[in-house]
Amino acid sequence: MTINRRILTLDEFTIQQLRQFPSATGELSSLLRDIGLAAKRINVEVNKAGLVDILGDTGSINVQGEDVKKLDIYANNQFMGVLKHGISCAGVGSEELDDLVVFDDEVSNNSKYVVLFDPLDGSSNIDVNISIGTIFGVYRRVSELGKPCTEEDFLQPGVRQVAAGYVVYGSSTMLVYATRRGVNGFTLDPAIGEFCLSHPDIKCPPSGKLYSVNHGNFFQYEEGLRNYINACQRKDKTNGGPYSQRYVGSMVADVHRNLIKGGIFLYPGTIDKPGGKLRLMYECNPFAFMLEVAGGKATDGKQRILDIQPTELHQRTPLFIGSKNMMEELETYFKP
Ligand code: AHM
Repeated sequence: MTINRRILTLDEFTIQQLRQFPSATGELSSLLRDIGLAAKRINVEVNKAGLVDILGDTGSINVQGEDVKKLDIYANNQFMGVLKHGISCAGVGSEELDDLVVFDDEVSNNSKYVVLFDPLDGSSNIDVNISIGTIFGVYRRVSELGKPCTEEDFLQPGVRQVAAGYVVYGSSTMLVYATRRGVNGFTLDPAIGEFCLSHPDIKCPPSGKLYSVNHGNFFQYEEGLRNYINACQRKDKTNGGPYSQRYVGSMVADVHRNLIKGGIFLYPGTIDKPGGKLRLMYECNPFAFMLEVAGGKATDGKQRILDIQPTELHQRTPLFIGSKNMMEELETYFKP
């Protein structure tokens, strides 16, 4: 039997990367492997979502005699479980949990990373079979090794991430992650249960023809932004307009598409919610890191997302993210 060596699995890829740094300890590779494992487990349950009424909903007991959890709680527990039992993570913060979780044991206290994640983003789309995702950001802790991690390890600006990524559970399941060296995408091959490198060295096209925004909130947006959205629809645009509007309502799917094809995603503040809806630590920072490594940009309309100094775990921020030239055009509409 011949083995197709053109296929590189996630584990093989991370080990290859590791070999380029003789002093590396392998902790980050191990962490990414743990995240890949959690993603595969979540993927199995996401694929069964439509069967939930047949197999049992929240609070019921499944055939193994286990409680059947809501998918987002399930995803949260899978992520926490693999990271707690791995060797690389000292603690986590999750969009599903009020407070951060410190894994206070001997191995974890000597682990150099903490992870912030949104276990299942866009979860209102689960019931209608539309793509959803998981988002994560990895930070090197700043507190002393050998002791439990602290809040200070988590409240770091996004620019200090060492890696960030997402999993999109769509027509196929993909894990995409970035380190400072580049962004790479892996598609889950269900035949062998492995994420395989399918999108090496992803670059976000500098321009695109897609814009993604919730048009229902149009009259809640500030004037400069309304002018930009109107311009997106004009044929006389110098840079190839009009653009096509694409909005899934799952950030992972929307930004993934725009990363690959070129485009811009907008989740602004509104009159009712000036701080916007999306969470800085769990959603915006990881995507801002990935898009910047891929050549794109991300701001809150005033400053770079990655430079925002967080003051609390669950803080929200407006988000504008996408292809470099489109972002630069948008910025001209915000000028005073
Ligand atoms: P969720 O965490 O409740 O799923 O909300 C996050 C989602 C994002 O994935 C998406 O971009 C946004 O909410 C859509 O919000 P809206 O329906 O207001 O446009």
